[in-house]
Amino acid sequence: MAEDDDIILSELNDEELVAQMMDDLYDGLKDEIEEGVNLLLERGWTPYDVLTKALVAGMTIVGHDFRDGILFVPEVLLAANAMKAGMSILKPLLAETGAPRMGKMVIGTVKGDIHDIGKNLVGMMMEGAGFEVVDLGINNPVEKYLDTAVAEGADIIGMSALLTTTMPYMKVVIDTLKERGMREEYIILVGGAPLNEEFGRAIGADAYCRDAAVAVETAKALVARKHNQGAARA
Ligand code: B1M
Repeated sequence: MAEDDDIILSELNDEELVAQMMDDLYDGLKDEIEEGVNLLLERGWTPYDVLTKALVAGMTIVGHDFRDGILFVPEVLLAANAMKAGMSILKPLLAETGAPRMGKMVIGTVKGDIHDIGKNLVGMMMEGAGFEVVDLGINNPVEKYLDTAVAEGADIIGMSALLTTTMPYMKVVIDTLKERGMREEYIILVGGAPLNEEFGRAIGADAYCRDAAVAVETAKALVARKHNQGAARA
């Protein structure tokens, strides 16, 4: 956009910069998003605040306009790419907390679903909280979750779904674990915009996580409980 060329991000105050970053995310302007993220970090913002107050908040606006038919897939893809570019700057910073190793999580988006921004965010936050994260990417069949969880000796299996048509696949994974007598070996966390607590309970997950911060807190609590139960049995 011509007027945007005239905007010098570094001259904006924090509030204006965040508002401009939301516009830039909406317009899929990757370079501007990277610059904005770096500026906020230089100004002393925490990586978590940059993530939630600028990037996630901006993506929420994109989501609403996608839902309302104002934006279409190509524009949303550009926005997603800009978001990912910002997230990749924050990722090492979020992981740098030096927190003790908490446990290992295998996480992926379920079969038929290619949305990965939320899943990536959860992975980043979990790493930042001291968990080891094995990211399976998108479109994962049941075998991928199970084989990797076994091979990696994971404590947690995390599943993400953004479509009402793909969220039932989470139950396929949980039912397969049950059939193979492996259900109790893993903490199962599920998340994604169309899910809710009732759905999480109905499919037999250990918890539904509304967002990445809740995923971290839930994982910490459930891993601690699992370890305590193990210690009590020993
Ligand atoms: Co899609 N899409 N999309 N899309 N897309 C939604 C999900 C939709 C709600 C938009 C809408 O209509 N309002 C809608 C689903 C409707 C429904 O099922 N009821 C939709 C649709 C229809 C589609 C297509 C079918 C469109 C089409 O082709 N006609 C298609 C499906 C392709 C497929 O998967 N097979 C499609 C495609 C795409 C893009 C490729 C363009 C792009 C994805 C790019 C990418 O991910 N690399 C895209 C996007 C970006 C969206 C929206 C706009 C944004 C999703 C997002 O990244 N949000 C989305 C609208 C919306 O959600 N409001 C939409 C930001 C992210 C930080 O939030 O993912 O919710 P979220 O993650 C949160 C929590 O949910 C939670 O923590 C995260 C961080 O706080 N969480 C977990 C998520 N996973 C977790 C896992 C856990 C724990 C917590 O495990 C432990």
